[in-house]
Amino acid sequence: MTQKSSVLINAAPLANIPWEERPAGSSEVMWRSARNPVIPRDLIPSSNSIFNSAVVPFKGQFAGVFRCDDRRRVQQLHSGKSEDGVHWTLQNERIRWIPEDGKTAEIGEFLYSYDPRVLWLEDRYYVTWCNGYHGPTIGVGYTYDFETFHQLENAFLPFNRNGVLFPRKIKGKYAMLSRPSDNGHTPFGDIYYSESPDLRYWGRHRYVMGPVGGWQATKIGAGPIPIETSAGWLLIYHGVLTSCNGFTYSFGAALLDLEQPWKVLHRGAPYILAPMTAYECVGDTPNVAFPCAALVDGATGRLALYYGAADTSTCLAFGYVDELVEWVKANAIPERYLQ
Ligand code: BMA
Repeated sequence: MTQKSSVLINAAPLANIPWEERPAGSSEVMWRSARNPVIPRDLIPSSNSIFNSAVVPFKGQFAGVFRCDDRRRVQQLHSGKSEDGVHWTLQNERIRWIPEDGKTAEIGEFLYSYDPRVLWLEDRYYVTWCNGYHGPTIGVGYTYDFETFHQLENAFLPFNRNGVLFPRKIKGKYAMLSRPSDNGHTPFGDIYYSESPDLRYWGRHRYVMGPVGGWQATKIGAGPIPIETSAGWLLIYHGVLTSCNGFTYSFGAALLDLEQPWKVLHRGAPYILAPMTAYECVGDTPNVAFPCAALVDGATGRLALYYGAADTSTCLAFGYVDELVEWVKANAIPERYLQ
């Protein structure tokens, strides 16, 4: 753990984290990159759009798994690498998952894959994503090199989305957040916690939290891999409100208990970022800001968050982990409204 203000952050130093200072005069807890969108929709010839994507530090540089909807508008996952986390080279061909064994091969028929999350866990990079198997559910796989990818069993039955692993075992078990859903544009959605002895069999499901109103009135879903701090797991999550024009996707944050993460310690009432710029409000799905990954520099608390904009392009926003923790506490929804 490293010390910045009174909040300890359990993250390795990442001196080359993408970073821009808070703009002069801004009082936002997170601020957008002036270079947004950092990944345009047509970075590779095969893509209609590139968004809701996941990035990790890799061999002193960066690697990731990217949602690239193709020009048939089928959702695909592509591998990518970058020297600086801002300028990316993506493979034009989608990831071909190698089944772990014959049983995994039974679920291997490719329908669609989207909204990946990636993390380093013990000895390799794990990927979770929304995997088409008679409807959306949570796919799980791993890679060592972002070249070859291996697929495990789906974690859950359909229908489920937003499967997000914790970066370490909790009380001896792997842990995942997810958001049970329906087969369409689900008009509901709570976050649940599940545990597993082996990343294959999941159980002991626990309710974490659900919609509460305002920007998060319709449904919520976990975003980036939770960030471990001395004040709890910092969970950045998306929330959806239903307006007369459809869904609006913003994101906010909560703090979860370190050893019992289904217990919400504090939950921020305001959003951190809501769609307001042209690239968040105009695109294939207007009014969407959808976070899937965060890089953290444990030495300084700097955080670089990757989010999809309008289901079209990939953007960056910046903040400090310790400021976010203090902001969630200072702006928390009173406990009596969380029951
Ligand atoms: C969700 C997912 C996301 C998408 C969002 C807004 O159901 O499909 O990938 O960003 O809707 O369209």
